[in-house]
Amino acid sequence: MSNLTFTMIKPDAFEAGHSGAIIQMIQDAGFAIKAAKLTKLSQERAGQFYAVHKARPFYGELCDYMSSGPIIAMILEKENAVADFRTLIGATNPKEAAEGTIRAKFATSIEANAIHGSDSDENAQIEGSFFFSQIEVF
Ligand code: IDP
Ligand code: MG
Repeated sequence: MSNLTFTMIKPDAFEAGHSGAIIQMIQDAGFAIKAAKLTKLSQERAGQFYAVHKARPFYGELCDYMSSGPIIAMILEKENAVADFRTLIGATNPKEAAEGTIRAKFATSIEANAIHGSDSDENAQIEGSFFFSQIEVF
């Protein structure tokens, strides 16, 4: 069990002006921000980030969407970070996301679902390293 996870505020939520409210929810839930970056993925970089989903039918659209505008990438710290953060963001499909979760509040569709959260300690490490070098992490 690790104490770090990785997140992105996705283009739909950034564009809609929800970044501040989402970061407030993250901090209120006890996560410390260890690194943060406003950036934009190219189509190619989005494809690399989501390479694990290459075979899925929505892969092309997902890469279009994730490169459609700015995102905020962050590394977060908390005890049991990966699992607790998945609980805070809610189910992939906002129709199935529990009340009070970030996706229930801010996601507009199963694709444009406001926020990313790593699904394992191993992927948190890989995904954090995709955006940040060691010296950028507090
Ligand atoms: P997760 O983000 O909850 O871990 P994943 O299954 O890993 O969900 O899918 C990665 C991302 O791909 C989702 O967050 C969402 O943006 C998009 N996605 C997942 N399933 C679908 C779908 O059925 N249609 C369109 N986009 C999807
Ligand atoms: Mg996932």
